[in-house]
Amino acid sequence: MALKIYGVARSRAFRTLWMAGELGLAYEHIKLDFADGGTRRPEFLAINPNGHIPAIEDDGFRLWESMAINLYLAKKYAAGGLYPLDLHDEARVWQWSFWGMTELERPALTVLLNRIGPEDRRDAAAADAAERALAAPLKVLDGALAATPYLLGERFSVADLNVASILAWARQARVDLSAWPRAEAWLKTCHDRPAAQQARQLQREG
Ligand SMILES: N[C@@H](CCC(=O)N[C@@H](CS)C(=O)NCC(=O)O)C(=O)O
Repeated sequence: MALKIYGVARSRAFRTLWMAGELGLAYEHIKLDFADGGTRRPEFLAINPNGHIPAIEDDGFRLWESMAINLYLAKKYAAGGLYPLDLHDEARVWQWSFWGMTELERPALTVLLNRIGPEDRRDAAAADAAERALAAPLKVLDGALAATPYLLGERFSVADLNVASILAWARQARVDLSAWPRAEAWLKTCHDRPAAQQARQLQREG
């Protein structure tokens, strides 16, 4: 098969599996796990020297970093669809993707690990602090959704997918999003998409 996706669905590979589903791509899913040291084996380090998932091979082309992978796949397979052709819209896709990684990811992951991670490693105070840290970026997101239903306008795009896939952790950790009703409703709409549901199902299957 032309496309290989490395990484179990309960890792950040969720983002790539969701993207592949949106694009209707056929792929081989290599369920490499971080929990059993699979990401640190020499065979995988040859693909991603960081020892992190996700990574892909697309017709022999290797790529790692979840956001870069999603931007690449969307541009290759859905230019003019999920990936915008307009230069400014493309720049806004990058903006939201980098913003998600720099402003949302750490607090969302901290809440997740400390609320529903392994019980003996949970720190309620750290979870609460991270939840408070999410307030500022969530306000920005909520404001951005005041004028249009999606981040780039009227249509769902890779910008929505990338940000919503990061915020999946906040929903899983049952962060109360009611103070940002537009962001909350948008997130639910994104997560209700069939491709997101399929990726969630892969998470449940392990
Ligand atoms: N910035 C990277 C982070 C990837 C990452 O840290 N993935 C975790 C799983 S969610 C991982 O592979 N951990 C295994 C390890 O560090 O050995 C991305 O977004 O792809």
